[in-house]
Amino acid sequence: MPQLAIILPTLNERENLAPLITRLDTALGGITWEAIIVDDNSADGTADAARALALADPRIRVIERFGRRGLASAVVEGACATAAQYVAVMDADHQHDPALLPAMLADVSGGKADIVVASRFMPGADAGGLEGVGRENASRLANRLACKLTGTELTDPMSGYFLLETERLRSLAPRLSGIGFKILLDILSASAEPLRITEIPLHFAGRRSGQSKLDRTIAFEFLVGLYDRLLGRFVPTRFALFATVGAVGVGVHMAVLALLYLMAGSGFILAQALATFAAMSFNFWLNNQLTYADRRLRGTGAVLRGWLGFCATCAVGALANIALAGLLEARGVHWMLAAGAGIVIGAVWNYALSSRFVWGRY
Ligand SMILES: Nc1nc2c(ncn2[C@@H]2O[C@H](COP(=O)(O)OP(=O)(O)O)[C@@H](O)[C@H]2O)c(=O)[nH]1
Ligand SMILES: [Mg+2]
Repeated sequence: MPQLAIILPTLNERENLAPLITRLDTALGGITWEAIIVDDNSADGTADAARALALADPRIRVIERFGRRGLASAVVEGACATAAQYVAVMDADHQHDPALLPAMLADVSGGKADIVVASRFMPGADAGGLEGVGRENASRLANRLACKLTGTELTDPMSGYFLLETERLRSLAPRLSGIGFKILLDILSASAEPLRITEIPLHFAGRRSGQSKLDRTIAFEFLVGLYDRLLGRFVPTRFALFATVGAVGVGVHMAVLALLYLMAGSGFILAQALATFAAMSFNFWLNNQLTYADRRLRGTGAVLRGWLGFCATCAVGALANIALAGLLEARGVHWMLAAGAGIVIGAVWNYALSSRFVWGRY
């Protein structure tokens, strides 16, 4: 029976796995452990590489997921798949030093802490692996704000390397927002009772091979986390992002329309059609960058298919919008109210369809 499960979420980490298992084995002498690799159908064959490792070493297990993406849900599913009493979460790219695990485990199993966080920013740590001074400063700032919010005195609440009792993570799982951003912050704010936390200094290394998948800016990540905590219960975070992007798209639409209709003297219908297309394309691009950063479509083929799908979705949404607004207006509802209702229905419809058919499973 393993004492400790190490959850390794992976997305295109094929080359990093075998050396990481070797390092875990060296670091964890005397501790019984298993590694659970949770792979989201990586294109580079990470899951096959993981299964090949598992054939040679029964301590390695693999969960492969299809049609889904997201770090937070990968971590939760890994934790639900182990019977080990303790669980550690770490990057599979060698940025997190496995040599810290025994000390982290000792703090939690010895009753000193409920959760141990490997910090990039406490005295004795170094954040060398954070590429660029800008990213490091942004990260420190976000951390200070996060501390104020969660009321915890942590130097690195956005760390991706931590250890806790598996049962605690499982019991919090239904309350995690799971939007796919920083899961530690999510765990800290989901817990009703304050958690006892200790930190251990981490020498944050550069990633060994492959590229970062979480290249959204930390400031954006943080704002999303903030919104999610304060208002996510009322209007779901992803829908709020989608609607905000839509509102910016209205601005793009008006700008293009003004340019073509007023300045270039095109006919209104043509100008309106081109403006609509420009706004849809802009919205697709921005949603792909921000709203669905964790499921971003990459590569020319996928982006083109997504773009076409998004335009088709929006066309259906526009029909629903116009139909409802027309119906309400004909029944004597004030025209502004009718238009507003149409816009809301159109937005909800677009969101529902595109989250499923453009950035979802199909
Ligand atoms: N299963 C799964 N793993 C992911 C996903 N996104 C990132 N990862 C993995 O999570 C870890 C952290 O991501 P990484 O790209 O290193 O982020 P960074 O350290 O912030 O640059 C790595 O092991 C990634 O392979 C995802 O959507 N699903
Ligand atoms: Mg990393």
